[in-house]
Amino acid sequence: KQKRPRIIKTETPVIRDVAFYQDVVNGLTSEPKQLQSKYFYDKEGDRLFQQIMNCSEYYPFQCELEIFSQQTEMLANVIAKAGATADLIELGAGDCTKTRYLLAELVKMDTDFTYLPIDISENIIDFLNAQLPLDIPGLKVNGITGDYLQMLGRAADHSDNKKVVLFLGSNIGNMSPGEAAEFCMNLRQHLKPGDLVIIGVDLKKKPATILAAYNDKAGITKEFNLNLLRRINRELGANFEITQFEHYPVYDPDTGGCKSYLISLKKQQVMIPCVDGSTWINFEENEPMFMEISQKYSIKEIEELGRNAQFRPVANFFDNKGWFMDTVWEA
Ligand code: AVI
Repeated sequence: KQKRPRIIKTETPVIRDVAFYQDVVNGLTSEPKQLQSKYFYDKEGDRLFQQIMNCSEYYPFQCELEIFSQQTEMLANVIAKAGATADLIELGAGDCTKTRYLLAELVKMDTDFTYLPIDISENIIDFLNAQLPLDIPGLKVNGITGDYLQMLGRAADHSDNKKVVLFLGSNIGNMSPGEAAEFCMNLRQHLKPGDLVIIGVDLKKKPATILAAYNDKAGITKEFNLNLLRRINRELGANFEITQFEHYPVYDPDTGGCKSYLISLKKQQVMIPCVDGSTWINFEENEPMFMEISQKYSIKEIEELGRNAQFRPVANFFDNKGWFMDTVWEA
């Protein structure tokens, strides 16, 4: 008599985001191991990032807020100067705390423009589409959900209007210098002569100040990194033992690279289940897992980045300490 096949019930969750699964498995099976920091931002990651922005050591947010809240008129003048109808496209808009100052000023100046925020979070975009016109009467908003690099083309083709692209918060720092160069060239290709970009850049400064921003005493940045392991457990059914990994940020003043790692505290195995067989990841004791780069630049390096992508420098705005810069380039 033929044996009936045994059906093994597994606890494997249905993988909703195949790209997330593939990126995680690819990253953890490559040498050296790495994860992509864009996956930090699930609901819990968003909450932790809000806390990071409010913590005393994390200066970039306060510095850029100072620029946008105290030099609003000058920033708005750069945009309004050409007088043409504009599309103000913001890549990775978030809750647009800083941009609100600029938007209100442009409306006050009677500038004819539409604000097109792009963000990966649908919640954020729904909120901005509904709330911003109430907060800033007269503002035209047309938010788009999606990966900002993919959505940029859609936003750029939205109309023949003059384009002003905002890429704030030192988000460019989360790309390697090579990726940032490629990104700027890509950006340039979507724009026409006369269009503008405004990029928020965290500048090279006292190394200890930079390192402290990524190693806050309250341990929020540590939790922010560990949350990605928790997310992999939650969404992919993996079994990371969170207490067996240690947050380890380093800053290299030579290259300006501030990098975060999670270090395996022991020799261990982690399982990532999949319907057609699990993947086992082996960690050696003290093996690093690369989590994030937060690249810091000098003013000269940023000028070069713009020039190499065929942009012309227009203006630089700094906070009082000179720690952060919003640079304006013209295509
Ligand atoms: C979003 N990004 C610019 C932040 C940064 O500074 O690299 C993310 C972050 N990572 C740790 N703290 C903040």
